[in-house]
Amino acid sequence: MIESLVLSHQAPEEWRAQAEIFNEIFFVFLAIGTIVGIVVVTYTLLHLYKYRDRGDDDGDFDAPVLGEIPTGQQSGKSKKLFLSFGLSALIVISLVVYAYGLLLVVEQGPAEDVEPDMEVEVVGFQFGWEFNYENGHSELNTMHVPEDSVIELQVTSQDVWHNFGVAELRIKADSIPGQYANTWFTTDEPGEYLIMCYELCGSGHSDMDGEIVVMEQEEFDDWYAENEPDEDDEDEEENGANDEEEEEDS
Ligand SMILES: [Cu+2]
Repeated sequence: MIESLVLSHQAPEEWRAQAEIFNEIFFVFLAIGTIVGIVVVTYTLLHLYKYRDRGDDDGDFDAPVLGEIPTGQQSGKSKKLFLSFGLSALIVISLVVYAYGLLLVVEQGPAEDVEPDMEVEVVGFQFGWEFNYENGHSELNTMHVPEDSVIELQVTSQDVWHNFGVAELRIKADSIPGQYANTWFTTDEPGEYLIMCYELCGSGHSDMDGEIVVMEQEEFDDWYAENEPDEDDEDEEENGANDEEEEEDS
């Protein structure tokens, strides 16, 4: 199972959400940690039994002495020591390379080979979130998105530093004035996800939550069409009416 998971991300046509990547890293670390744990505990228990005190100690047992470095040149001890160090190093280095490779995929974002279905601008403010859609519509604290889609977010702030995060979707992005941080997620079934601010940003920080509502495609299309601003508004929007919008919110 591990093998199939590891190989699957190398297929070029396959593209996955951050949540899947982080779940995979978690699973691989958990699996390898469990295997190593079982091996070490079993080995220890076996030796506890094998070298138990049988009451027939004849005095020539080669016990380690305090301060002695185990060279074990006469026995196979050094071989075992080398083997266990070598194996540990191999496992740790492989995990580092593997996790780093996957994190590079996360860093690259969806832009490489997948067109996002929708782009939403996220603006953090004291204390809430504003979501600006491509059609010029903007919402406060609730982001509506369609099912089975790739959603790209451009996250910024209009006052102090915030951090936009949705634990269940495994996304988190800095929300900093004058900068845009890019992140994305995929949706499947309709549902709701809790948005929280992950950067202490003032007295209302803990109330700074919101919601991502994943809707059925048809339902979303209706909602999106209904909320299409009038053409006049849209022109204003294009000319950078952002400041106006922000004033309304505060
Ligand atoms: Cu905040």
